[in-house]
Amino acid sequence: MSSLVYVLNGPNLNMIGTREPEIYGYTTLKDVENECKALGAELGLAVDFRQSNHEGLLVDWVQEARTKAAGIIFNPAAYTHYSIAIMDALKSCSCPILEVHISNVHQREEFRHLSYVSKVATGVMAGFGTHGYSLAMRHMAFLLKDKK
Ligand code: CA2
Repeated sequence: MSSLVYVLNGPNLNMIGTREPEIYGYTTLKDVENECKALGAELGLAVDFRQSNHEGLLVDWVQEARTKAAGIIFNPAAYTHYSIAIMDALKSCSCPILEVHISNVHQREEFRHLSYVSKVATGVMAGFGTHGYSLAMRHMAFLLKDKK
């Protein structure tokens, strides 16, 4: 049986591939979803892929993942840098949490250097473009391989 992985995406990520391609590239979030699902099928991971512009809904999904998911891959977008609510919700999850950022946040504005999510994440990817999601999927499969 496949392990279920929640791939969660925060505000404005529905815009990638259409605006600011010099930072986020030309791949759309729908393309990322398709790639995660195709890779998941190869790796034995079922993928529940979601995006929201609303902090509370992301908190609800993390709470849901706590009982339903074997792992969480999360790009919390701008909430990364200031959402204590999301950090608190993630803290109560015992499954692996992989934080993904498309851009290298450490090369960007100072306010993007702080991540509340990194304080509770198992691992962090930044600056690999949308390929970072595939890298996170592969690492999640590695982390979950003995747990099926
Ligand atoms: O690099 C990342 O993946 C980010 O999480 C993306 C967030 C940003 O706030 C984080 O600091 C780093 C932004 C999401 C996408 O925002 C867009 C806004 C306009 C057009 C296209 C994308």
